[in-house]
Amino acid sequence: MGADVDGVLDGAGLKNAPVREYVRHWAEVTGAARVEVVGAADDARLIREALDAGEILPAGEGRYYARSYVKDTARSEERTIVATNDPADAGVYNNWRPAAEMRPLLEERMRGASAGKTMYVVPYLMAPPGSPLEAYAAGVELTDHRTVALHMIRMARVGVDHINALAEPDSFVRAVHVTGDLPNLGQGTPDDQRYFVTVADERTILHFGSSYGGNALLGKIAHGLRQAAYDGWASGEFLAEQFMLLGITDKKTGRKYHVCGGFPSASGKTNLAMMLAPDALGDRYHVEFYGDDIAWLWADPADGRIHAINPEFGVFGVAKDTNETTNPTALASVGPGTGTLFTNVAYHEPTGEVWWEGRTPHPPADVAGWRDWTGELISDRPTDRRDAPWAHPNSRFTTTLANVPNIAADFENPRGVPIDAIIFGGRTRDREPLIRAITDLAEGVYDGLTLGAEATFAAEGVDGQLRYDPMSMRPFMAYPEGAYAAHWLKIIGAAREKPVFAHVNWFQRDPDDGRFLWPGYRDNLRALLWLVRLNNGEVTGRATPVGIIPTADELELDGADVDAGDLERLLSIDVARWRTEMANRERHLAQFADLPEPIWQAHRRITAGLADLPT
Ligand code: GTP
Ligand code: SPV
Ligand code: MN
Repeated sequence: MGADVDGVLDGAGLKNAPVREYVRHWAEVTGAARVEVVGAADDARLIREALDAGEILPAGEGRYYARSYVKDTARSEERTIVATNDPADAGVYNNWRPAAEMRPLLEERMRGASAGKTMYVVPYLMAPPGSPLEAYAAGVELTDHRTVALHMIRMARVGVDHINALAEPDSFVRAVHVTGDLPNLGQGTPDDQRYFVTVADERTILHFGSSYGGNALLGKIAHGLRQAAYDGWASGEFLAEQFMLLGITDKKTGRKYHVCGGFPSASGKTNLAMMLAPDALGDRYHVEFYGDDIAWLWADPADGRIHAINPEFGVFGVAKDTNETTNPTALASVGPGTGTLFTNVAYHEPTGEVWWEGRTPHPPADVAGWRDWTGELISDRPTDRRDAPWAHPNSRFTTTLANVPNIAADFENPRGVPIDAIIFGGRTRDREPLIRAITDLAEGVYDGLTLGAEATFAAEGVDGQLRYDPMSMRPFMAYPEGAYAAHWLKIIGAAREKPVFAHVNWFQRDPDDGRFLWPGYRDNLRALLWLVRLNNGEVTGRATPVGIIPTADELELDGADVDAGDLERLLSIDVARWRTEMANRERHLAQFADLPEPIWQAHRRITAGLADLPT
């Protein structure tokens, strides 16, 4: 590269010697024309430059809009790899490859691939400053895409201070992002050129061939989930999970409860954590937002409880179906002056308005000036595309945590919050009741491992197919599943006061007409309140082999619109269906080497319990 890298790093006050060496190396490899160090304070300038360059468009006061390349709209799970130097790290879902094979392959793909472009150096921290897990949180993303740098500023704490001050200068994650020539990468063909690789035991992330979401904002899932999960296991210290994290305050008793949990991508984490209490319960309960996509959990020796932090600084939320009724909090989070970036929604050129499916019941009646997410004028659409969605189903908004109206006052507490309950859930049209509580640790971990749900558009491929997604971590699994289960038992087992587990399902459908049986969204608080009460010994529920289920009168249904027949179905166990499921689970779990015996015991116990029930 032509420019003087050292001069740029000096100018930016970037003093960490190993970081400087890393920047020099990749500037050389990628052939970038310029290097620029980015901090949060550069946001306004970068926004102006991106507007001038036409990379983003204005979308109302202090809000912006971008389109991705049409074949670059979601994570690609087949192209995502966790590499290490130890073949024993191969699991079922981590697509393990040898580090020695992937490193040169990625260097070759990246060589010269940023020619003519600026390489942005983005030093970041994935943790509230001062956290006991801070040692695992520092990273430096190098990206050749300005919009990615803008996303990073919203999604992570960004600035040179985070890496200059490291106790061990070399303890940062190296996260290299090279966009590549998007129209010529053969996305989804046998000749696919993309690679999204985490070299976990070298703490190096190498992503080539996308500028979208988790493929490109490397602090988020590549570091915050894949790398951190590996680090948490290798150090024996913590869990990194695709979890939302929320607080529920009971204003009557003054008590506060913290719930975290995993649902697969695009299955309701953001919506749950942003939820407003239903109107009828709003005087008594208040829900506070801590995080919507990642939590790091550890056993805190000081109080013997599981603590959790959200390592992120922002929200990268699904736009579809976000509206005043489903999620008013999200709409406020992306309101005027928030600095929000919208990606792949529909855009009204004359006014900068945005729209997505479910924003209003019908698309704007006057289509003049509206373009769909690909940039095509709605008015110019040929007949065969007339009914296609205006926004991509995985279109998203990016905003910082501080913009979320129900953000918890203590969201940056470095010690995190003590966890009362861990929940798992997914889109399941039958079998799974509204909620079933699990008080046994091994059965709780077993429940996470056997989480089965319908696939969504957050990953490329078909929507709706049923698949197992352990703890909602299938796309982010970094090490073998048997070891993962053992690590869970160890970390949660280390707590003297353990959280209760529960499996929830907001997505049960009527078998005849396909409608959702449960209203969902704000009403989901009702299920969580029951769980908290159960944990407090205030209700007892009804014991079943798969967990404790609420009785209809224990659920706080004041103001809820659920008919009695639907409620009965929501709170019942379809024994025949569950027995079939147990055989599927056995095949699913049998894939995993070294699954701890307590997990198999839990499986056998539940299977036997179901066998004993009358059908
Ligand atoms: P990722 O960011 O991909 O990890 O997704 P997420 O789990 O945070 O999902 P999110 O909350 O963004 O929800 C995804 C989709 O599910 C949105 O279109 C929501 O409108 C819809 N959704 C969320 N909660 C509910 C619910 O309780 N009921 C119904 N029917 N739909 C819901
Ligand atoms: C997900 O797909 O689960 C997300 C979005 O949270 S991404 O960051 O693209 O992974
Ligand atoms: Mn996610």
